[in-house]
Amino acid sequence: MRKLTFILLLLSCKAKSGIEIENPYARMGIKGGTSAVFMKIKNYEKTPDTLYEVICDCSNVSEIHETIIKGDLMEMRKKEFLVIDKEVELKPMGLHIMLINLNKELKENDTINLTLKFKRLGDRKIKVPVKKL
Ligand SMILES: [Cu+2]
Repeated sequence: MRKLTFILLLLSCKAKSGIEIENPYARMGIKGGTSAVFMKIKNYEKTPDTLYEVICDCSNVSEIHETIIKGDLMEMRKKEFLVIDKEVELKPMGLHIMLINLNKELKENDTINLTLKFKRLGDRKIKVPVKKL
């Protein structure tokens, strides 16, 4: 009985660690065109991590972009990397992963495969549903 209590205690105390990807989704796109991927990235480690590369099976080029709004103008700028301290949200009109030169059409309910490369924790492979935005 004592042993069981101890095990239960251990289980309930287990702190979260690593990187967690929450609610990833991509917008629809035509072959040869672009799409964007959004998600929340949470880092439960004590040290910040860096997302430095993204690879998608659906596009020739994937870049990390930030959106900059100047008056009526909206422009996107490429970022070489993204530092994830505790939490970073990629969302429409903000940070996103830009998929450039899609090698196929992305339709609603399709799934694409993304590899996120983090400096400290290595590669994370995720499946991303395509949504109608
Ligand atoms: Cu972009």
